[in-house]
Amino acid sequence: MNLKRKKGAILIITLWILAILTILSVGIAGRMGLELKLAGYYRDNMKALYLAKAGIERAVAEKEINDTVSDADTLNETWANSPGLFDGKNPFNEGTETGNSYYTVKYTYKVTKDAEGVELCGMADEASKININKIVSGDTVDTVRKEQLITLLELICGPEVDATAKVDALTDWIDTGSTAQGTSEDENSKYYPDMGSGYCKNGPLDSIEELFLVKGFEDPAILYGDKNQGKIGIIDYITIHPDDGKVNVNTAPKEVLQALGFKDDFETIADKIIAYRNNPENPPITSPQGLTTALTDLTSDEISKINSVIPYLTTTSAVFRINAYSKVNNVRKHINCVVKLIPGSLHEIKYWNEE
Ligand SMILES: [Ca+2]
Ligand SMILES: [Ca+2]
Repeated sequence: MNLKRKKGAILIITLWILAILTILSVGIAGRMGLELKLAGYYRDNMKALYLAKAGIERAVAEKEINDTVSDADTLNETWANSPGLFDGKNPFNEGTETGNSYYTVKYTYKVTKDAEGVELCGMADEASKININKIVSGDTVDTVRKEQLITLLELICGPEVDATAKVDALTDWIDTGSTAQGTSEDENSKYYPDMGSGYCKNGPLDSIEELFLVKGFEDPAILYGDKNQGKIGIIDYITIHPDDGKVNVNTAPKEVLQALGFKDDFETIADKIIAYRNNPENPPITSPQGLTTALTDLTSDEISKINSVIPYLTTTSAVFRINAYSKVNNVRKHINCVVKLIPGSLHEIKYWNEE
């Protein structure tokens, strides 16, 4: 082989090596770029998660430290609505622009189902809702509470939903016995013939979503409503949490007050309670008995109605639903949780969902 041909071969080999190295380096650079992006996403994801958790802790602390009126929990208190404390906050960046990282604790409150929803920056009171587990105690049906839930379902979902049949099925789901309400039929063969024996839980619900398993509640529109049909759901009106099942008159929406008994001829009482709460001049109601003195122009029938409902009422709350939203760069987090506050002790997480 002469020298000229050798040189030519070396040039071609060198060019090949160069080409291969270029392809390799472009590939590695591409991979590195992707990994950097992924690492950035994980970092922002973690930051967003802890920012949302910070929002939850801040909201809890506000109630624990700054509960100005201790014998009444109202929507006017700072834990219930403080845009300055809970809207677009960044604890790492206090006092400056919030920029790309912040948390917001908020929810939409509707004083009546047809009212425009108001965005409140704070915790939602679980004692403003009806505890559906309380319609049964062991195997004994609480007929008053059961009737309250039927009324609530009719008010929110409309008379066409056959609320009685639904609440009967729920009663059987919770009660320890196995005979369907008002019949001698077995619960499982009546409601769930395809599910085999032992399907009925015969115990209280552990989450609101468990309702989907109960006969009559399978349609998500019952719980969440249906925007296309202009229907609202019962999710914002029911709870499984406050153990005493009492409703806070300072925070309950009108339909909950109606369901408790302030309906038909006594709907005026629900309206008077809400009108009283809406006037910032009025001191908060600090005991259920205080209703009869706080509300003016009550008839004797209205007073006796209030007295009959008092066992189901309270003025304070200990269990709250917190919706915390956070954003770090382009990563968003939403934590929905239920927290029980215990005086002098660490709060208890009753429900937790991250997305
Ligand atoms: Ca309070
Ligand atoms: Ca049962």
